[in-house]
Amino acid sequence: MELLKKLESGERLSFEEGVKLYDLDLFLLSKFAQAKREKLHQRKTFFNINRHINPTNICKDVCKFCAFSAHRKNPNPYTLTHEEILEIAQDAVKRGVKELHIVSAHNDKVGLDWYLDLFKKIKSSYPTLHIKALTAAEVNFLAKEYNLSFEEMVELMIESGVDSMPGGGAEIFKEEVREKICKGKVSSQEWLEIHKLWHKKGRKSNATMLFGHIEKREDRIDHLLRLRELQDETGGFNCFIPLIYQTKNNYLNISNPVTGQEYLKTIAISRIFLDNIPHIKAYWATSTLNLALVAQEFGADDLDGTIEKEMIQSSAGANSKKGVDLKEFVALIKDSGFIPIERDSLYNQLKVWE
Ligand code: V47
Repeated sequence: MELLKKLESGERLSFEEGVKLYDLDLFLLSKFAQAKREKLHQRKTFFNINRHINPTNICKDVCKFCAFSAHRKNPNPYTLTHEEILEIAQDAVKRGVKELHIVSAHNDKVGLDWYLDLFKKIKSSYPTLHIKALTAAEVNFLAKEYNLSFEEMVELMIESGVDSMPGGGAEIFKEEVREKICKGKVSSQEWLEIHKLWHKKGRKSNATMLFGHIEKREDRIDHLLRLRELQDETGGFNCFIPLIYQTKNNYLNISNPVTGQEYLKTIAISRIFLDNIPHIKAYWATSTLNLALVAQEFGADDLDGTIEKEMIQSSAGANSKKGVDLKEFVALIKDSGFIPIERDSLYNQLKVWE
């Protein structure tokens, strides 16, 4: 079979071949995905000591899958103050946290300067703390609110101390699906344009894909293809993160969440298809820690980090609100037969946890 020959040789796959991968046996996919994983990273599994901060949940957009933003099903709007966020940062740094992952809702009451000043304050207090902040959806929202070009937004972010961009807001690029799940939010083209500009400034970012809702398998491959094409051009994506849609407290009404097998296939297919993105992250906040550990055998080489506090997926039912204890995390990676590598946000190796 032609496809198997291509898998054996590691040749690049077309869209149609990508779709056909889903018909293959899970363990056959694992064999090819693991060959790539081991060639790139051997048995290393990367993680970082990070703290997620979600400054506000008041949102002008209406994504049907979201349970985090304040709405009928989650009527508890909040906005943290700069002082509260700086206190969180101070506390986090004391505990060895090296990255702040700052992702918010699209709140027109907190302005652009509110964000930029926040980043500047964090950087001036903790110059070595990595700020991974503002999804392309937030960048698009702020650019439109303030009549700025994406290029201007990206420059302001860099001036204010943002080091890298998280991968959120990508959802599913297929326009027909996007229209149904997050109408009015950043378009796929805009999402890709913002990351392209960010990469052109020599910066790195991640890319996510929200799946397991109303999309088809073909739409996932279309998503991967669009990322692979941009990566060919810029080389700026560090990592790809398939996020399993969490079903609770939102307006999508999906009663059949994705199975473990479908998740593992998607991880393996991502590893095989995205031949130019170095890392595949099993984001345990959506997959559960147990399944993320299994995903290490299906192409995933990154387990995100300790997170400490997680609001977006846990609002929709995930068991990730409290993060994970560092020692337990490391022990679990080791017990599953992999080498825990503490990394910085740009995947430089900091420490091998023996
Ligand atoms: O884009 C919202 C997702 C994302 C749900 O770059 C949901 O390392 C599942 O940016 N079920 C934001 N997911 C999170 C994000 C992120 C997360 C982890 C790592 C990185 C990284 C970035 O959260 C959104 C959206 O796709 N999300 N609601 C839900 N019900």
